[in-house]
Amino acid sequence: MKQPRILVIQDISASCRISMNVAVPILSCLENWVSVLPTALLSTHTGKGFEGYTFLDLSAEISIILNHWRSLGIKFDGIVIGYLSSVEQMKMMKTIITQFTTEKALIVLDPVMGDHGSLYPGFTSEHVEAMRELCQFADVLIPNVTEAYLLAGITYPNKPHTKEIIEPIINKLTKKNKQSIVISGVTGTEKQVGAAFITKDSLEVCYVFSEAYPGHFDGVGDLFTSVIAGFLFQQHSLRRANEVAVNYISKVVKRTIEDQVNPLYGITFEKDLLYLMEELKK
Ligand code: PXL
Repeated sequence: MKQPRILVIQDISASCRISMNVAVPILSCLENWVSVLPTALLSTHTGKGFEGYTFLDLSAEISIILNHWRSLGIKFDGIVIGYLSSVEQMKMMKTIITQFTTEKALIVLDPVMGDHGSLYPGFTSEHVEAMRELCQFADVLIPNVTEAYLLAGITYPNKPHTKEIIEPIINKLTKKNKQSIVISGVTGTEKQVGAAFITKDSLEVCYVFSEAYPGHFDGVGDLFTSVIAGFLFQQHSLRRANEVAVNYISKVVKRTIEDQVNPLYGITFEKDLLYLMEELKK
């Protein structure tokens, strides 16, 4: 199969295995022709555990890059969007989606805004409102539970985030957005975690679970979105993409714990790339 030309829009959290630093290797291993558009350059991510991180917004540079790409006539078969620094950048996304895509391009949006019921530092209700609007331009939405609640405008519930809690939210989001939706971080039985998903034009919410491990692992959402996007760009089904992504995350979390790696800087995702490449061939 001809390699799809795809664009990753993400920040560079320089010292961490998250966002752009994990999206590129995963999407490259999954046989995509990868281009990148960094939204910001940071010294670390902005989550709990780091203070005094540096932050350079790259919006001005994005405009200049796009002007050059426009002159070259570059078009992408797929775009995966992650961390966006500002409402201004969300407006830029609409331009990219409308002007830099081939006719059948697939747009995958991870509406990165928060986790564990809170917004990430620097994000406000204005950011959430603009994200709701940007969602209309995507084919596949991949929020975590916190982001799904923010998009739906409903107060974040206590854990566990079981099927009964997730189902009304995913149904509410599908009414507003006519695309496929995947929610990550859903609880199955006590020792299971995974994803809930609904395919465009279907009425049934499906689930995939794997073994849950205690603790917080930064960058897991970025890995998850990259695997889903990679499999969809390669024409696999949403079910298959979810099965592989949930299994992969479980493997890399287990490995990170076993290797006693500090998960603050992201998780040990490299050794299981072979698993992804083998699954892609099936
Ligand atoms: O993993 C999501 C993410 C991406 N990029 C930056 C972040 C976070 C989460 O904290 O801070 C810069």
